[in-house]
Amino acid sequence: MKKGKFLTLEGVEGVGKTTHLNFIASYLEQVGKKIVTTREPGGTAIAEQIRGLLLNHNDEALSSVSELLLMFAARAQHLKEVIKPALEAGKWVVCDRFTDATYAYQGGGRHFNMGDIAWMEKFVQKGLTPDKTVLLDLPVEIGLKRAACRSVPDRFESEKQFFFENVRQVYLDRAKAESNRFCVVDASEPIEQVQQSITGHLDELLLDDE
Ligand code: Z5A
Repeated sequence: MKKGKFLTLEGVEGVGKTTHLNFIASYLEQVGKKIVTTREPGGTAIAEQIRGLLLNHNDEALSSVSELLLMFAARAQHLKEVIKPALEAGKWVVCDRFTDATYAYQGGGRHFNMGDIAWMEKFVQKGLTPDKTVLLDLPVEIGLKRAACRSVPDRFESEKQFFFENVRQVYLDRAKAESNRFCVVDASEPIEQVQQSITGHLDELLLDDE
């Protein structure tokens, strides 16, 4: 019973998702949409606790299998508490990362079988997928340089460049395979230019919604 629209933002480290998520939310609000902004992993009290387990460096190393399962555990909670109710109320949900990130990071980065991830996606989401996904793309070394200006690296940010090259490739492959859902935006351009490209894609989506 989905009535609103579900938008997701994706990309490797340092592409500017947070910057552009705020821009997208205010643009959509200006045209009269009711917006919920949220993020993954996280978005609810329980899912944010799971985020802590996933991102923090712990004394005990988190296994890759636990990491994958925790991503979907957080997602199940997020869908139930935030995403589905908002969509059913006719709101537009703008989410910083979603399941494409699991394919990219756990599939591409950690080499999990894509079929297994697809099975979990089906089990947890029951067919609910984003209407539009903005993939902010840029060379990994630029993203890592931008991200390096921030705080202490978390568990993912501590990975090597090779890991992020694999992540980026999976994102690009998925965008090619699902070209109707994805719009790929060159995130190496200056912020104003990136936002101009995003606006074009949002306008198309708004037209479809009329
Ligand atoms: N993860 C996963 O493995 N599997 C999953 O299923 C999911 C997630 C859902 C947390 O995500 C981690 O979880 C993530 C993948 C994993 N780890 N990594 N890497 P996150 O989204 O919370 O973490 P993040 O990737 O570090 O995102 P972020 O904090 O939103 O950063 P960002 O995308 O890079 O955005 P930013 O802070 O807006 O931009 C970074 C800097 O670049 C900032 O100083 C901006 O001013 C600057 N910037 C932005 N755009 C530009 C342009 N165009 N030019 C110049 N400078 C710019």
